[in-house]
Amino acid sequence: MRLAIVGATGAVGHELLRVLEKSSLQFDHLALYASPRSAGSTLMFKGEPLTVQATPDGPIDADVILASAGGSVSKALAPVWVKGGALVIDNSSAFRYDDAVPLVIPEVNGQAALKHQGIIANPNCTTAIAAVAVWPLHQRYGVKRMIVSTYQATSGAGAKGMQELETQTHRLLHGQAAEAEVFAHPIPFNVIPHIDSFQDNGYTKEEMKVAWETQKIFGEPDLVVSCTAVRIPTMRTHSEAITLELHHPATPDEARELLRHAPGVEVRDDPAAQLYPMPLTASGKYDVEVGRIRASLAFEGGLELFVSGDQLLKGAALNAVQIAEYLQEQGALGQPTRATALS
Ligand code: A2P
Ligand code: 11C
Repeated sequence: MRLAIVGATGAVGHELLRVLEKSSLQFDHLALYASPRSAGSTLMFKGEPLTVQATPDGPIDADVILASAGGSVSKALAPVWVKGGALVIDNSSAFRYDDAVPLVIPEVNGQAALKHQGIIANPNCTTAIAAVAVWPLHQRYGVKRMIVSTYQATSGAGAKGMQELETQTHRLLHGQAAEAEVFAHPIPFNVIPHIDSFQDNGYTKEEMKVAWETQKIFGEPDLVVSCTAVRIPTMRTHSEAITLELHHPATPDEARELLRHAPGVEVRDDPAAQLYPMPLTASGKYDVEVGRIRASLAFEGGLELFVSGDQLLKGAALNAVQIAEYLQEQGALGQPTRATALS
């Protein structure tokens, strides 16, 4: 099995290399691609330097391509890669809402990956982190409405987002002006309720992605999801406050016990000991931290919770690798892809 990463030099690309070093995924060859700016540079993999190549305009000689170079690169090139025989696991939003493209979180709907026609989409990080925690509750109690408020790290905007936080913080602490480039306003000592573009309904695209993607992944087109997405001055790990109205009443103790056995979840919920989810403790972890589980005052029998998940891992690199691992375990990797629907 020949594996390739497109966008290997980016924030998610960096995490893909680290996750692959520890993964059970079997592959014989790993090729790294980025923009022509990075051609010839090297990245370490298992102690060896690998040379980064410029992404070609045509097919890539690989069985599986993990793509994380942004929506426009994926939109233009993923169909070409599929025609060339590769399976593309795409981290961008380019194909997520295409009916022919499965949108997959292995803990929730892994089997959907088996129906791919050459492209499998990785969800938005904010969606993935909430979904891992909410899915077990949905299965047991049936979620009727889900209200989400997010606290999203600068790395959601890639390596350049983290750089902007660092540079602006340094400048502001030294009495200099902070020019906003990546974010709409200076991010240090601020919170910005604006991620991605505003839509006609007043929500941002990031907020609508959480609704559209949760509905698709859960297979619940009528699930009501309403989100407010906010950028905060942290480096990595997104946090989310989630309110759930449920069809069947839950108690916090039951929910805690259920989540203790849920895959991809770490219950961190002991307020008396000051234990709850935080970016400080969730960064670098594969599991999504879930805590502050309590009975909702807004919805009788409903729940309130707080989650923190490393969005470069479960929200991106880890989930992509887990999709490939799942397919390999099912004997479904290395098969020629059906490149018809997307050609
Ligand atoms: P490069 O580092 O050469 O610019 P991030 O999300 O952290 O900003 O990373 C984006 C990734 O996508 C980087 O690896 C970047 O490479 C890569 N990239 C950006 N534009 C292109 C392009 N036109 N073709 C291929 N890769 C690209
Ligand atoms: C952010 N969630 O934090 C975004 C980044 O649809 O894959 C991921 C965008 C996406 O800015």
